Amino acid sequence: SSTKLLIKGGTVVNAHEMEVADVYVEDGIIVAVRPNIKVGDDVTVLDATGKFVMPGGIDPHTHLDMEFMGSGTIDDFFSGQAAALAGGTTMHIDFVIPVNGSLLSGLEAYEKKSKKSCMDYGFHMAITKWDEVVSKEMEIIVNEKGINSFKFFMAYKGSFMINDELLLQAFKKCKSLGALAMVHAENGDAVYEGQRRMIELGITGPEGHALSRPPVLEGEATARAIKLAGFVNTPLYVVHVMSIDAMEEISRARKSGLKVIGEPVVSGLVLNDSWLWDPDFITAAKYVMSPPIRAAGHGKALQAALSMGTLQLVGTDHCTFNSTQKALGIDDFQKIPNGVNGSIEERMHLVWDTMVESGKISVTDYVRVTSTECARIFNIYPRKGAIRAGSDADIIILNPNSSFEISAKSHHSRSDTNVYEGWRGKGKVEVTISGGRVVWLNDELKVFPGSGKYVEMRPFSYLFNGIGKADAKYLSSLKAPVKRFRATT
Ligand code: DUC
Ligand code: ZN
Ligand code: ZN
Ligand code: ZN
Repeated sequence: SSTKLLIKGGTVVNAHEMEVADVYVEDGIIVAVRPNIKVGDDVTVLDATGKFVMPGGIDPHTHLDMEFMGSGTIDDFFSGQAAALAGGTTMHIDFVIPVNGSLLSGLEAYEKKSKKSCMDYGFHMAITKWDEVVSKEMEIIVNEKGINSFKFFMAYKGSFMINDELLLQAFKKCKSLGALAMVHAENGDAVYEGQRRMIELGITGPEGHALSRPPVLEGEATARAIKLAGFVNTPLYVVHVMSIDAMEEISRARKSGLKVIGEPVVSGLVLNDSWLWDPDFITAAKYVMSPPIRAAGHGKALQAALSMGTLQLVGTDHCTFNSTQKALGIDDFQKIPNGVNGSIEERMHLVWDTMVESGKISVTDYVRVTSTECARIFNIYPRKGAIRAGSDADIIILNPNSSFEISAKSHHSRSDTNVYEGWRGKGKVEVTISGGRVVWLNDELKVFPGSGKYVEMRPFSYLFNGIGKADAKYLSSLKAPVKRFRATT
């Protein structure tokens, strides 16, 4: 039986334009977008008059069902995705963590974990060590497994961190495969030194986490990654940009013509470090993530950078640990599992409230930073990230005159806390359509494990345009005749 759906009378928003139109969907695909579509009575009709009809959100950065720092995140591919759908996000890209350094074993494990998916998803591959074996595996990952991005850690000394020599080799490999290099940019050696300092000073509480890894260490690593990627002439994606320091490096690089993408995450955009001094351990610990949430000015600057296009898309770094897991670090902040519990469901609402409602970005820019840009970067546009004939029917209806409120009591994550507890704002996702099915309506979720599809992502996205040409120019400059000066006697 085929599912037919008509969304009537809404303002259809894409990243570059909006118009009042109807949207007709059949069998999970958008068939037509134009005014006054007439249909028979076998079609389900949703009235969107006075509301925005937009591409479902795509979250470029999540960690569902991940083992990290001795704990497993408590949202898995079902609960995390259910939460996402209730908040208007219809696709996410999760980071596969290798098993004993093996990418293929890691992928196998994630293929199992993601079987219960109830929305579409894709994978990035995290790299936790780098050598020739991994390098060969990268080829299989890109050419056969539908993954076109690799994330490298410049932090987590002693476990995931890789040094500059290997980072350069890895960047070169990404370039040869047409895969996007991503970095977690913090100076891991300096963070280690910062942690020793805190312990020497007797600072063992959650505030020690942020104090041990200040913005300058994020700025330094961001600058270094940008320069190394520029040196091998490959595009770079900086995940979770949390500070002015990192953002300014990205700004400078982009102005000089380098292909650098900067991803702020919701917590970094809308929260600040005031929690740091809360005497209650759990209250403070639930905000512990890396890089840390910064002093208030940073978030405001990141919002401005997003509105000006210096930063291009918003992720979450959704990585949920509950109070019991956070309590593992009660005597030592270094043992608090890093990750903010709440975001995958809240991203669409908080970006709307903070950026659109306040007039910092337009409605079309909202679609760009929450959906379209992600689809373009990872080479799945216009299948995803667009309301147009032929695209997947991942659609939301947002009512700008309705309001939302965030609470751990009503959210769909399994977490017992929410870092945005009590936040009220304007603009509510009233309907979510995933693969042509209405999964969120009247505050009710209708989701089924196994209904989500794995989305393969091909190498060489638009970011690689011109990369070869620049190489030719660089190489010919090396071959240019060199003037030699003779010593005169
Ligand atoms: N930072 C976090 O806060 N959690 C997961 C991994 C990371 O880098
Ligand atoms: Zn554009
Ligand atoms: Zn990270
Ligand atoms: Zn992350």
